[in-house]
Amino acid sequence: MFEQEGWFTEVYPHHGSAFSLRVKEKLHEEQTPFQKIEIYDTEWFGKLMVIDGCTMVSERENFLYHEMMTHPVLYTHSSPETVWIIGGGDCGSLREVLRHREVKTAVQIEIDERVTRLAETYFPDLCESNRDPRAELLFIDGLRWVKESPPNSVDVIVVDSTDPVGPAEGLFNEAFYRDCLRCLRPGGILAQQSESPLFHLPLIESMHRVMRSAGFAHRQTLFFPQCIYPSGWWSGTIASASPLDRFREEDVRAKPFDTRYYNADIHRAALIAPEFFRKALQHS
Ligand code: AG3
Repeated sequence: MFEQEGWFTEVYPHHGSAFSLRVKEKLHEEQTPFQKIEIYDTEWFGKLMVIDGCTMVSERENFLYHEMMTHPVLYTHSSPETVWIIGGGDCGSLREVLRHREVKTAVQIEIDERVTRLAETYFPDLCESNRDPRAELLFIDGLRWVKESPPNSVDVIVVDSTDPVGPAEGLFNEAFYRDCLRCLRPGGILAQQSESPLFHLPLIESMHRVMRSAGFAHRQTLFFPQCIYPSGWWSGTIASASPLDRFREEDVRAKPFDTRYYNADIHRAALIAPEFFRKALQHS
């Protein structure tokens, strides 16, 4: 019933809803050892990458997600020199991270090399910084990477994953957060995509609880629109053992690169939680 000719549809079975994009053609489809990847050319959103039936990136709107997954955490850290991106195979987060001049090393740890190879072909703009000498691309399991890395290795970890099912499931549990905390230097911050505040509130609550019990005493969830993801409203959560009460607002106002969504006022606004969210999280 959802297989309508000329449309790609992602169905949200638990939320009685779906999202569709009119497509011109399917450009690619493959099953990797990890997941099924499809690439479409859409009528208005440009190229679209779909993983296991879920929308990941479109040319038209990925700037919202990639800017909000990177700039708030990097401008909250006092001096982010080393950054790891767990997942993020389309390289959009890597590109934004490398806009920060303080960043000396950015390592992208993506389990599925095919995501990056297809991004290089179909989303070359997202991959434009892959040859930056500060960038390192690894194709290994991010869970194992944080488990095996020495303590005090990194300033910021960005978890740019798919939904918490399949290969990304282990990225939402306490063992992973403990490993991340051990790898972070003093003042280090973890940022994780945290799904829809409207559809996935129980997941966000449990993420906060589990992060807290792993030692991330301070956490903030930032809200932003993301029309191709479930409910059209999305979030990212940043967490640290150190207080997160301020960000480098002056530096944001003087940022030496262009953004399309992120600015200092958006940063402030994104931190303001709706009433239902505050109530749900007051004990987490
Ligand atoms: N990662 C978050 C995708 C979640 C989308 N969920 C869905 N469509 N059901 C995006 C990766 C961008 N680098």
